[in-house]
Amino acid sequence: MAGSGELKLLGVWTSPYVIRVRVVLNLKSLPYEYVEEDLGSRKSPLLLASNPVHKSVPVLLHGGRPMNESQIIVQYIDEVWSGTGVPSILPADPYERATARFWAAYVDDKVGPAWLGMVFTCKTEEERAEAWDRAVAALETLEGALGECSKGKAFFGGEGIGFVDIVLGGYLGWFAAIDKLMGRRLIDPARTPLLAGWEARFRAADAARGVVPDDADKVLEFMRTLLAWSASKAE
Ligand SMILES: N[C@@H](CCC(=O)N[C@@H](CS)C(=O)NCC(=O)O)C(=O)O
Repeated sequence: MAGSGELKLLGVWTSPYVIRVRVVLNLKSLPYEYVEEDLGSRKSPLLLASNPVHKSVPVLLHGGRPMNESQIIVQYIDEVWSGTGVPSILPADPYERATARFWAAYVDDKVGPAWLGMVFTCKTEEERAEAWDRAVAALETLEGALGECSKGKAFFGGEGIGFVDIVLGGYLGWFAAIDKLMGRRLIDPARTPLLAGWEARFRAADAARGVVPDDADKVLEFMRTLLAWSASKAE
């Protein structure tokens, strides 16, 4: 049977990419073993063996077989556990499905690098401000996409959480931490009111609660520990 075999997820609690996988596993009510990885100097032998190309999380093991890349894992779970009574996270119509995949790719092309810059790689305040502006521009574009994809309903996916919701929703814990760091709001209700309402609904959804971090200080503490570790490595 396609859906048989145990599920094990190697992750890090703050990772936007890991959070996506946890949200879809929750949506499908699938039990899984979660293993928290240490991305510093102590990546587990299982992680290194299961993702030898990127050595990154998430890794999903299904019946012992490893799989990498969050968007691919999320779609795999959706395909394998289709027909279980839980609606697919992707639309049935091929054009709408292509549109959802387009916006999911957009999120990782535009929001991902800006997030990485603001949190980890920018060296100066000027660089950080530029990354902020790129994130805001992408979110403004996504505000328009939400209006079109949702057709006035709660989520990009319509009534229920869909693929784009999961892909963008993975970043929300970090957005709150960045807001605190920068003293202003990435998803500002005045600038992107639809996204602000969407954020509140996504965070409140059963599948996201307990998975999307809600303590910005803890996320910032994680960030500082990782930055200190990589600085000590560079010395
Ligand atoms: N494109 C990948 C990105 C995964 C990724 O960047 N994971 C980070 C954690 S947020 C990681 O494991 N980094 C460790 C490393 O690269 O050494 C995905 O969507 O799964």
